[in-house]
Amino acid sequence: MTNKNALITGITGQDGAYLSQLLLSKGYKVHGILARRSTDTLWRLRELGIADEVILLDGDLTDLSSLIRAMEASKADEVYNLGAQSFVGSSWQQPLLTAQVDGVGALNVLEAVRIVNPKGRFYQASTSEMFGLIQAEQQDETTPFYPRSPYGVAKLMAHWATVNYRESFAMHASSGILFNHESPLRGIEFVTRKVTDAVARIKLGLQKELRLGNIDAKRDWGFAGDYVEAMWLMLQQEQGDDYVVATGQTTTVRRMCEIAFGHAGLTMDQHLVIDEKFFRPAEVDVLLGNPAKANAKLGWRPKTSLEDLIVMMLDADLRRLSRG
Ligand code: NAP
Ligand code: G4F
Repeated sequence: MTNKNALITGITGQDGAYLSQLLLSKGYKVHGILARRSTDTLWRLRELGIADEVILLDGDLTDLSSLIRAMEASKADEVYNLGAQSFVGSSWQQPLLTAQVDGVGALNVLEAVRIVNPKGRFYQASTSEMFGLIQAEQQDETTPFYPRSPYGVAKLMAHWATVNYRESFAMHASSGILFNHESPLRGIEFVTRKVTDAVARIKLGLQKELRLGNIDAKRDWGFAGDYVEAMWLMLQQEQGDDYVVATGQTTTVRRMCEIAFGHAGLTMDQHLVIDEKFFRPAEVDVLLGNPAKANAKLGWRPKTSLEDLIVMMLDADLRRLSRG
């Protein structure tokens, strides 16, 4: 067991909740930035039974002074920057906010670490969206980036800021280039959870159809619970570095839907409607990661198959909806 302090931005999000659970199990004192919202954002921490075990500090990624205060109050040894406007679809409607939160926000966290505790270790939640219009069939740490959304562009700034602070100030700063990862705690706007929630509703007679956009897109989907272990492992290495975290398998949205409908004993074609509204101005057609470096250097490998993941999510949605 450790007695280290961790500070997590985005603690109320999917990954923030699983990472908090992991760090608490290792003995960390876990602090998290809580951005002011008019609605309750603690449901994920409650669902994991850890809402009362983490220390929440008011702050926002766009407010450097709040991040400096959080660094001072938490005495953080490890800082995980998971906070973001993380929905690609919204980034075309809110490009400036996305740039401020996802791009400049990461720079704010790096500055807060550099000012308060430059020996602190920093993790940046980078993304396979940076590969966008892919320049290699399977993407790894050497593949050139070509972002296709304002979200991807903002995240690319944060990625390079992380590399730059490592090289400029000898900071222990790592960029985890994570491919899509999902769970029962995934936001309902993302396609896997949108599907499992809808299939559960159709099964229970609460809804008739599921409307989707481009179901030919392919993604490399893993389980968020597995992926937060890779984040922690990166900060336990002697030096900061960049790592691709993925399963090495890619699947169409269509096939992912078939798994969900199949598990519910429903016929997909009777319920699925293609709706132009959900197509994007520019699409990332296919993502397929190569996690060889994370495997070799961190000893990390994914444990959960896509089938098991979708079944886990669908069962959780069926339970939630049945409980009312
Ligand atoms: P998520 O569920 O959408 O969580 C995002 C978190 O960021 C929430 O806690 C949110 O707080 C917080 N946040 C948003 N704006 C903020 C602001 N201005 N100041 C402070 N906090 C703010 O995302 P996730 O799936 O856990 O992903 C975690 C990180 O990994 C994100 O940076 C995402 O871009 C990146 N990523 C995700 C994936 C994936 O497949 N999940 C893959 C690669 C990279 P509220 O709850 O208050 O809104
Ligand atoms: O689930 P998605 O919205 O995830 P997307 O765009 O790949 O982004 C997620 O993964 C990134 C890592 O690569 C993260 F950085 C990011 O924060 C986020 O977590 O969409 C997946 C695919 C897309 O091709 C989209 O066009 O599903 C397609 N899709 C088809 N119909 C849909 C829908 N996506 C959504 N959200 N809703 C639909 O109705």
